[in-house]
Amino acid sequence: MGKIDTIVAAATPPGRGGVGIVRISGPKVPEIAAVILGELPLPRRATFARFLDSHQDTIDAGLALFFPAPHSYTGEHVLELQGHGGAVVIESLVARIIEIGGRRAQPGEFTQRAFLNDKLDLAQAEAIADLIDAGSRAAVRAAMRSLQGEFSAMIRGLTDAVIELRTYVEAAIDFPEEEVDFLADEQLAERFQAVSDHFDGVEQSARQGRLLREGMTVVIAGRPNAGKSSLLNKLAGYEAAIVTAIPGTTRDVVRERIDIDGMPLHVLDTAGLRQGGDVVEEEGIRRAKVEMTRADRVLFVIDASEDPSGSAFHEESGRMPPDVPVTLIFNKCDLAVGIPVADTMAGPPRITVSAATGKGIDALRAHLKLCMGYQTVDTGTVSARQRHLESLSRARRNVDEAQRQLQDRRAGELVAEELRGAQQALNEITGEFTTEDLLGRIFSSFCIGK
Ligand SMILES: Nc1nc2c(ncn2[C@@H]2O[C@H](COP(=O)(O)OP(=O)(O)O)[C@@H](O)[C@H]2O)c(=O)[nH]1
Ligand SMILES: [Mg+2]
Repeated sequence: MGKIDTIVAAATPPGRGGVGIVRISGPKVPEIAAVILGELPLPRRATFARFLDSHQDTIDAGLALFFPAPHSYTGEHVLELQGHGGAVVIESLVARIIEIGGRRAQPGEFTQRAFLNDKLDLAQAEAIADLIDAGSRAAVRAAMRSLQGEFSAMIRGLTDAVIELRTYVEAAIDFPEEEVDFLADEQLAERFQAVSDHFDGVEQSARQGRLLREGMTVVIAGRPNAGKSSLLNKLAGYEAAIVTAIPGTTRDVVRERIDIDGMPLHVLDTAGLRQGGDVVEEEGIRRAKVEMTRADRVLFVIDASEDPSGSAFHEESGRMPPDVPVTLIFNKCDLAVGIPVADTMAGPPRITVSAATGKGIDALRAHLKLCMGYQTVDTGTVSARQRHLESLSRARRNVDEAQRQLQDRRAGELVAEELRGAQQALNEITGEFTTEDLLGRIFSSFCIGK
């Protein structure tokens, strides 16, 4: 281990404000305080002080707060200088602190130190970033629950269940004479089932949390003039995209972020799918297809007044990405008669709307929430990320594989090995098991000064 640097950054956002805060963390804090303030303030006492430059002139004056290690955000000595919120004032202070031994902090470095000093685990550290970025009150509540450790506690509970199972299996391997055909034990199957149910509960909560944070992405596709841009505008509640009666109006991908009961919905309006447009339109269609492959769902809009059987979709479906679910939107129902009734036909779900009158739009919103498994009721949702869901599903695959090894081959060692893998995947969530690379990726996405 090399020596630990003392880091400094503005903790308040750039720009003008009533107060600007500079935060310093690391072993050199007492020395730096002595130079810039003339003395080290009393611990945890708001102390009025002048912040001095190299000529003992005042850069700014304000409050100094000293939090001695380990009772600080980072677990190190921390000094906060609360001065006036001007960009030049703050930068002068930061520059002065660098002169006398500090180093400019990387994004997320304060929180990374808090993690390394066991002030919080990785899921909690991520919850801090989620709290700062939260786009709705539901997202704030979920991030706060994660920050307070609810999500980590769920993961630890699950890890304990896996460990218990693993201990049970390993005991059977180590002492084969004590329990005859131990691995065939009824009780073991029941234990596996209990762990699997436990996974269901945690995954449900994490999925909901990921939705609050990341939302879902839908791409609106269909023939030119079907009413795609009109649908986007209706969902957005304002004229986000240009609507005309001229086919081929939309060429670029138009993106809007909409909120459905707290769930962020990223809606992309695209160029209509047809052959024989000009090069610009062709490029638009190519982009539409790229976006479709990345979407959680495609809303395929059909002009029901002209195409009541939805033949446009049947013609296009072969050219659509195979793995992305589709909902057929029968639009212009204000004009149309004789649209096939939803449930009588096989194929993708159908929703009948009018982007002109707004009929059916609420049903479409409800449908989107249902597709993503989003619940409006706030049942202890925690904030979670795609990374967490991936670790959870990896852990679950290990457990399933363990169960298969048990049933098919009675291979105790392999069962134990899979369970070890599951435990490790779960540990990645809270950060008990992590690589430098993963940590780097997580903290670099934070803002500077956090
Ligand atoms: N009557 C009626 N007209 C619609 C409806 N939705 C769209 N339109 C009209 O259909 C035309 C094409 O709409 P637009 O949203 O630009 O279609 P896009 O090419 O698929 O984006 C415009 O003249 C719209 O006013 C609808 O629900 N009812
Ligand atoms: Mg359009």
